[in-house]
Order: sequence, then structure tokens, then C-alpha cells
Amino acid sequence: MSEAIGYELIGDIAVLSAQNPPVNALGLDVRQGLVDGMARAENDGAKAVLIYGEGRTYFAGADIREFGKPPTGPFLPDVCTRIEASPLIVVSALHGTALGGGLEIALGSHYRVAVPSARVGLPEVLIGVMPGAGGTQRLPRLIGVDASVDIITSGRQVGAKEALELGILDRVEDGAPRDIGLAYARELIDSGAPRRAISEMAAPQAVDFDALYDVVLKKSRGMIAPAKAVRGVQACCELPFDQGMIRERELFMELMASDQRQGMIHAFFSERAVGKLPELKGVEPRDLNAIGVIGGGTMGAGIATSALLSGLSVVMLEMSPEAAEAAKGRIEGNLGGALKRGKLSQAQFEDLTTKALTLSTDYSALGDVDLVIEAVFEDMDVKKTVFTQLDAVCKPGAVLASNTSYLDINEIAASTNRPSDVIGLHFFSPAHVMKLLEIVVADKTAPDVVATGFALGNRMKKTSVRAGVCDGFIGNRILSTYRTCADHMILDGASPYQIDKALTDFGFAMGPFAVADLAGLDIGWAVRKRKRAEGLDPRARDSSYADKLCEDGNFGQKTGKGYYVYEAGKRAGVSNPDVMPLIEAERAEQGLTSREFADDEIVRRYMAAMVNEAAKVVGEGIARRPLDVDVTLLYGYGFPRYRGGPLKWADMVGLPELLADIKKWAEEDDYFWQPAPLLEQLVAEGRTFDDLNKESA
Ligand code: 3H9
Repeated sequence: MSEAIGYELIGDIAVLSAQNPPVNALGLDVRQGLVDGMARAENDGAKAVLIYGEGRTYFAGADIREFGKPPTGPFLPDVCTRIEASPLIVVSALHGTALGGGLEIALGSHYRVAVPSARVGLPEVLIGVMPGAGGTQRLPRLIGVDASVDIITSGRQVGAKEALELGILDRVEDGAPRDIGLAYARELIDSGAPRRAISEMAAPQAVDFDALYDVVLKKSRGMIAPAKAVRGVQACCELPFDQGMIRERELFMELMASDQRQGMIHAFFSERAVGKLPELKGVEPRDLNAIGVIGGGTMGAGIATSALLSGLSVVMLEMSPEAAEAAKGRIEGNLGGALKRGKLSQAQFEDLTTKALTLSTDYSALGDVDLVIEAVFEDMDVKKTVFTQLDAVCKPGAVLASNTSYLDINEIAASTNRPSDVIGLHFFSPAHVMKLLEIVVADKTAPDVVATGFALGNRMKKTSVRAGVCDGFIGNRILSTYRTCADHMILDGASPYQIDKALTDFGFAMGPFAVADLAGLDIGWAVRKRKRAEGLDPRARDSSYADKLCEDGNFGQKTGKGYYVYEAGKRAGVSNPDVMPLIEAERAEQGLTSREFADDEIVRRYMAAMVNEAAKVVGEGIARRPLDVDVTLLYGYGFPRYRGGPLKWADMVGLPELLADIKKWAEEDDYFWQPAPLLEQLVAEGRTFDDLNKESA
């Protein structure tokens, strides 16, 4: 018998216990162990079989590391069928997360009991596939079409209480899974309960599946797996069980072969890998109980909110009592949202806003905090003044962090006598909502300060990515390049609206011009002014039509007008009729001739600019691995998850093709389209970005 499944005979009950940490994934050994265990139980004359998981969970699903490799039997659908077909009574006792193939094993069992904290679900669509071991055939027979389609197409986890109400579970009981499972099995044997195979139950009535397919496809914004899964449920209603299983397998295998599956599984493993840095192995973070936030605007208030929600106490420093009160109002507004959604009780809300939050206008109030984050105006002199004062008042060992989006952390650190305590913590607005945190490591930042940054990110439930110092770090540096590419296409004939549409069709949450309106056009304006003041390279193409929008006071959503015009309270706008005349005037002034752009060319150029800059960011060591770039773009810049991130996407479309495009476009503009040395090297060596990820693992 495989070691991944333990076997024990307790009286007339055979106990199969999964022993495949950390999450009892259903790899080959586990599947083989289950098949062998069932045969052994039958040979041993048992009357019932109990299946449960040792450690933190029942089976959390198929072993996703096996996906994409040649499959080896016994296959999971056959394992479920084997369990269900047994003449013995099979009970599964669930704890932790019974997900995907895990729930499918439980559905192959005849009875299901769970502890109250257990959660069940079929999250396959979240990794680009669909249930492939009977989930779409058994679940609807048990709980009907509507509830099954909801669970399968959303991939959400269902708590034990709801699962009991829906009929997925037969009972919920406190206790160790093994104990409650054994007691249930005993009771079933003693009461002469029958075997109960879901596959033998009647299928539910069919609904209008074509309409349902269309609804789910539209809701999934480019992701194909949820809609395919609807076809699986349709097969349950329209075909006998065995044929339904065959249809489910076909659909599952189609998704398995898709780029979307590759992209989403890459995202799954990358978001877990970003926090694992060899340099932090064995490095203990510093203590974190109280933090200070300097500046209570939208960003500072968001950071403070996130800190309060993660159990830290916060000292908010502002310039005046009025500004401090306004900051408190913003924080209360943010926390009010959590209160409304039931994430906070009224008592917790009161505690956070009165006891855990302190307002001050005096730097000495920061004397005892463990970490300070400044979120003041983006100006080097202002930042240096703040850090000089922090250096004077903060206790030894306090971490001094800047939330700057692009300024040089080395220069900021040099304004203190403790540069090893200085780090960049770049949050994304609104900071209590956005999941991304860039942890910017300067030349002298101490390893335990970096570890403290990651510890803070974990505590705030952020996805933290390590970045090096450069203008814009990982995310904003790459953004600046692909945004410039979009500006060039505008000068050459595309419109902001065509570009936004082409990119949302590609899968971005928003196009670059809608994003600019959301962020505020004044931000880009300030950057352009700074860069012009620093001196643009004479070969760089520049444009000023967007400055004209700003000069007229149009800063995007916050003023109701930018590239789009917004009705009060609405987030989506309509094209601003003033924009195209400004663009046309600019083209005329520069003597440019407009040409047509196909949507496909817009996407190729935009993506090539993004990938090329990302390759420079990796090549220069600003991002340690390609996957760090992918996670940054996925979590902070609306990149479609099902495409895995820009560098995973690049691997899938082919690096030689991308490089060839870049070289072709360099014939018209060899300043902007300078191929990244790393991209050229990978193409020359026939390797991919993912090869670099693997080498660094
Ligand atoms: C499926 O079942 C298809 C079938 O329908 C049909 C097949 C024919 N495989 O997330 P954590 C690793 S599709 C391999 O940090 P948590 C994970 O990488 C599958 N490895 O812990 C990490 O490794 P490391 C359907 C897996 O407590 C470690 O376990 N199931 C798998 O925050 C701990 O994970 C899913 O999609 C796996 N399936 O969350 C469930 N799962 O330590 C996916 C985890 O080396 N998993 N690992 O970095 C999850 O949602 C979460 O991991 C879970 C635990 C909620 C289980």
C-alpha cells in the first residue's frame, strides 16, 4: 500500500487516512492508496470504510503540480467511481478545506460528516479548469442545478453550515475528524443504513443551458472555464451518468490544454512564491505592535485603516489639528465600509477609532512606534525633511518607511543616520482595498528590516513583492513605458477609446486612459513636468495634448472630466468630445500623418512594450524573478489573471516572435524600441522567462 494513505481496521470499520502534507493533494500515491485501501477493506470483511485526512485538512484537491505532465493512472474520476461502487458503506469525515478533487472524493462517498469549521468547494475554475472527477455530475444530483452552477462557476468556498443546509453534508459535528467519522460509521452500520450512491440518484430537470452559458461567459470577463463548466452541468441533466462523466472529461481536457489553465496555475504558484526569498531564510522580522503614519490623505488614511484592521495600533501624524481630524474622518469612512459589510462589529469599530488610533501633530508622538510609514507629498525635499525628523525622534530599531511611488529610497535613507533601517513600502490606492505591496529594498536596508516589511504585508493580508530602487520600482516603471507606447499610438492615429477597448477586450480590468482618469490626470502631468525639467532625450517623442486637459482643470474622475466625462456618482464615463480635437491639433502641430491601427496591433505593441521593459527590470535585478513582475502586474495593474502575467504571456506567445516585432518597430523608432538584453539573451539561448523562475526556485 502507498504510504500516502494509512490503513487500519477498527472492528468492522476500515479507516483510510490521508497522510500527504501539507494539504493532502490527490497525487498519484494518494490515488493509488485509496484504490488499494478500498480493495483491502473489502477483502478484510469490513462493513464500512472511513476516509479522512491527517494534518490540517481533508484532500484540498488534485495535485496541481501534476497538471501539464503526462497523466498516470489510477485517474481521479475512476478513484471516485471505485469508492462509490464499493458494497461497503463509505463515510468521509471532512475538516479544513475539501476542495476540487477533494470534494469529489467526498461526493463519491456515501455519507459525509464535517467539523463546523470545514469548508467545501469546487474552485477548479480559479485555476483555469473545471471539476473533472464527477463534480459536475454528482453535485447537481445532490443539490440541484442553480446551487451547483453557483458553486462551480464562482469557485467559492462554502462553509459547513451552508453546505449542510444545501445537502452537500449529512451532518456537522464538533470533534476530531477521525472520531466523528468513526461514530457516524458505527451508527450507520448499527442502523442498517443502505449504501447511497449519488450517481444512482435522479438527475435534475434541464434548464435553458444556452442562455445560462451566455450569462456565465459574459460575467467571467474573458475566462472560459466557468462557461465550459455550465456545459458539464448540462450533461448531468441531459445524459445518463456514465456518458455525463465522459462529457465532463472531454470538457476538462479541453481546458487542461488551454493557455488560460497555464496562466492561472502560474498565477497560483507565483503569488505563493513572491514572499519566499532566499535572502530572508532564517531572518527574524522585528517586533510590530504600533505603527506611525505620516500624512492622512487618501493614501495615508488607507494605510492606517489597513493597519488598524490587522490589529496594529496607529499614531496618525498630520500638520494641524484640523488636518488630523479630516484624516480621522477618512479612516472612519473606510472602517465604516467594513462595518457595513459585517466585517467589523460596532464595538470593534469604536475600539479601533478611539483606542487603537491616536492623532497627533507632534513628531514626538512617534517615539515609541515600531515602524513609521510616511505618505506625504511626492517631493524629495519634503521627504528628506520628514526623515530627518524621524531620525531625531524614533526609537533605535524602528523601521522608517517611505510610501513613495518612484523617488530614490537610497537618497531618502542617506538623509538619516540609520540608512539600514530605511525601506520603501509602496502601497496602492485605496490602500485598505488593493492587495499589492511593493517592498523596496535600498542599498543599505538591513535584512531584518526587509523581513519586517514582509511581516507587515502578511499581517495586512497583502501580496508583497520585493523590488529594487529605480524610478518607479517594478510596477510604475513598467507602466510608464507601456503608457508611453499608448501615447505614441495616439500620435500615429489611434484614439484613446480604441486603445482602451482593445485592451479591455484583451482582458485588462480597464484601459490605460480610463486608469489615468481614475488615478487623476494631475499625477501624470506632474511626472511629465518633472521629466521635462530633468531634460528629455532629444530622440524621445513627447506630446502635450494631455497637459491641455489638465490646464483646463480636467483631472479625470475627481473633476468629472478627463478622457471621459462622468456623471456624478458613476465610475464609467462616455468619451469626452474635447479630447480628439486636442489630439488632432497636436498631430498637425508635429506634422504627423495618421494611420489606421487594428486592435490586434494595438495589443501587440502595448504588450511588447510592457514585456520589453519588464525584461529590463528583471535583467537589472530590480525584480529578482520574472514571476515578481507577473504578480505585481496582476495585483496592482489589472492584468488579466487568466493570462498569468506579462512574462508568462510572453512565454506563451513566443519570445522570438516578440523580439522580432520589437526589432521591426525599432526601424521607425530605435530610441523607444531598444530590445532588452535579457530578452535577446533568452531568445539566443532558446529559453523562457519561466526557465528563470524555475532556476531561482
Ligand atoms: C482539481 O481538483 C481537479 C479535479 O476536479 C479533477 C482532476 C482530474 N496541489 O495556499 P497555501 C500547496 S484542481 C498541489 O499556502 P493555505 C501550495 O502550493 C484542484 N499543491 O496554504 C503550498 O505549497 P508551498 C482544486 C498545493 O492554508 C502549500 O500547499 N483545488 C495544492 O493558505 C500550502 O498552500 C484547489 O484549487 C494543490 N491542489 O491555503 C485548491 N493546494 O508551501 C488550491 C495547495 O510549497 N489550494 N498546495 O508554497 C488552495 O486554495 C489553498 O492552497 C488551500 C490552503 C485553501 C488549500
